[in-house]
Amino acid sequence: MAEQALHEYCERLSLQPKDLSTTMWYQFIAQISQQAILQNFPKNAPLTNTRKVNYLSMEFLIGRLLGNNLMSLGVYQDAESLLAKYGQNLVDVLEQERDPSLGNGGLGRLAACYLDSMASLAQPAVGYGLHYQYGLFKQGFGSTGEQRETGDGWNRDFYLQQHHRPELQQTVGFAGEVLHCGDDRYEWQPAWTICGEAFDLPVVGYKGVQQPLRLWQGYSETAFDLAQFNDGDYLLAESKVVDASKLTKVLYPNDNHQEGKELRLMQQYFHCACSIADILREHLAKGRSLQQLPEFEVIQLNDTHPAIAIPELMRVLLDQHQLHWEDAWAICSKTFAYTNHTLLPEALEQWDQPLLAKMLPRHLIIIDRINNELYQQVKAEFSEDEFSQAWQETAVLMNNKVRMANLCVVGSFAVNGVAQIHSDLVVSDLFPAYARLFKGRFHNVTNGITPRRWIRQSNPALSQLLDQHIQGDWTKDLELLRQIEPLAKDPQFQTAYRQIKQQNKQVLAQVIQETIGLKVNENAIFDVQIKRFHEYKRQHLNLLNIIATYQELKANPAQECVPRVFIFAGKAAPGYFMAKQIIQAINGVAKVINSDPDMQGKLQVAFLPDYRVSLAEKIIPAADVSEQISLAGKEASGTGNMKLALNGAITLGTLDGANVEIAEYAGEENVVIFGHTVDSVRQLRTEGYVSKRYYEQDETLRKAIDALADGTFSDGETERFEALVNDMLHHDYFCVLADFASYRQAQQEIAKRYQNQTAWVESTILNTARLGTFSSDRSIRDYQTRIWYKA
Ligand code: 26W
Repeated sequence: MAEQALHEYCERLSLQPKDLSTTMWYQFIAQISQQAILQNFPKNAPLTNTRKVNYLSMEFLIGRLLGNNLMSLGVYQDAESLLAKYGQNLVDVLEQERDPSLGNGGLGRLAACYLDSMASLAQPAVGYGLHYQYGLFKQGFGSTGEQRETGDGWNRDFYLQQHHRPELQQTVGFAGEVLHCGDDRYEWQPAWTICGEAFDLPVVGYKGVQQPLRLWQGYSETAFDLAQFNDGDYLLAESKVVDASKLTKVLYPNDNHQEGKELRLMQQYFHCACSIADILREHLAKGRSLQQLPEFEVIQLNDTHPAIAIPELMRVLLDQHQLHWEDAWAICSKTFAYTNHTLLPEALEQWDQPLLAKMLPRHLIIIDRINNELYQQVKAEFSEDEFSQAWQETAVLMNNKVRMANLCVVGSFAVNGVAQIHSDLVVSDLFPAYARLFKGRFHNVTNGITPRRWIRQSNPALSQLLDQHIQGDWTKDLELLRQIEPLAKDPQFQTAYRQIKQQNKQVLAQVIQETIGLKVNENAIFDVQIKRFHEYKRQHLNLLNIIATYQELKANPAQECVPRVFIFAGKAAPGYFMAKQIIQAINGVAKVINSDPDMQGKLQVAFLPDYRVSLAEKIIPAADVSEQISLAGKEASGTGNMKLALNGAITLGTLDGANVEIAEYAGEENVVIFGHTVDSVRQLRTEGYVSKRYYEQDETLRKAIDALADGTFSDGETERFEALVNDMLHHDYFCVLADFASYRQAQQEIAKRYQNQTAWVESTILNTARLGTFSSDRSIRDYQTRIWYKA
């Protein structure tokens, strides 16, 4: 069949198969795979009375889809053999696909893993997101190592793994007036409307069902309004066209930091309005009543970015379906569930009330009513003495701001954090009053990652080894990895496992050479920190240890050392000055160390530009050490930590996020833990943390920081890293200096362990064997039992 299709494809191009370019091969494979999928799309889960999950997220970092789809359809080998017949390599062909980078980091990638798991487990689900024209910016480095950003036009209009659905179009209103029509009745007359067009990216479950990731794109219903323009109302006339085309143009590149921009609020509302309308359309089309909505649908909010969906559903029920407030609220508050992904205060979204009043006047009225009803509940629950504090914490409207996390907690039947320690902190530090008010509403669901992409697809050699030694399909049931635990000490298995790591390191070494022209020592420890750049993630703690190591090796050239390659990748938000300083400093240090002949084969630093899913797929299988060194209490979970550990890297981490659970499952002797804990950080702050003291008392630390300040790593310029140095010495909110000594010791422990290769390989095998629980299939099952189908 494929042969016939190839024949036709070539005929259309008037070419022979041998004359097809790699791009043409990609297009051909993509087209037949998409045809195969669309033949019976959506391929729904068997009809049950289970709830469908509507996963609302502003970000889906899906990465390349074609390889994944071929694998899930079970035709990967067929495609491989067909291509081989014509002297083509499938891996090269798949490389032709542009990563759709429709997300920033952890939150977006998690959404993609969850879609994969839901389809694989036949959990009915639709992902709802935005069809951005520009995904996350592409990253390059300038001549002094500074981050440079360029647009990522991923060619969305020609992306082959999608399906335009014009019949699903929606219309969304903005701004305008609200008429009060007596009693509880209101009528919103928007000033203008924008249309939403749907694009479905089929999510192909592994031997499972196929269901859509539905992405909305804004376009203008009416052309430029010339009459209005001529009447002098040109601003409004223009806004119709300009806003529509701008609306879904670009993904906001902030991670863990809110900007509060009007266009972002419009994106959020557009996303929610289109999705809510689509959910209700399907629900009603099945002949079900509005009251049955919570029985058949759950709307999972991926952080607060889609929070406005709550007042939007209320608005539709009240204004369009004429329900009473109590009836509408009864439906609404049983339909939504909210996942919190961060405790950082600067990431908790708050919208200015005046902005909401202007852009979404009806929604503000609804939010105000929600706030008033809540006020009564808080009054009833708390004593007079407690009230003021409790209201301070729980109010949705406070100081002229709308607090979106609060709106989510009030409007949802379940709230969850993403790792045990994080979920505990959500209750104890963020929402203690809510936890008392809404008993049983707070849960934990520890994050997970899909083994299809992060082992099967990215690490084929390891997958083959696992296939040989495991009974049953570990790709569908990752707990089966336990079967290799008894082999951890087996010399033959150890050799095979080690050889795979070595091969993967060779492949990565080649990538490094091709991208940055650095030839790395393949026998060195590959020490990896790959993630967004943020002060709380403390890439600069890693950097200080690199500098200290460099200085030590320079001072004692004869000293025995375990060779290291430090590998970094990650982007900083374009407006995040300090994160960009850290990137530039790493590049500055890399340049000096890599060109120092004394460091040859001993110490190298590789900063790979433009971190993205497809690059992660190459780095992770080759890592020996996984750096998870955030300040305790700041990283909600982390998911890179899971991917790296499962692929046989040893975690070097703080007791933060999912590291805590990784250590429990892997066994403490198979990870290296260091640094302050949540409690000891608290104590440090109570005592009054002064970072300068550590600088003064620790010579190694002082010399490392001084070298950043004195121009050693900045072509003699002393100002280049001034801001970073000053911050470390005078603020250091994330306690880098307080953890330096302990981190350095942990790094030495790593070196010591690596020298005993037998014990090291045993440890890495045990990491693979024992971490099956971090499959996103387990996470989805936890959502099912703890939240979606909780009795
Ligand atoms: C409004 C600006 C903004 C943008 C993105 C605020 C917050 C975010 C995200 C919630 C940040 C994020 O991606 N958080 C990460 O979520 C992952 C998935 O749960 C966790 O593994 C990470 O620890 C967490 O940082």
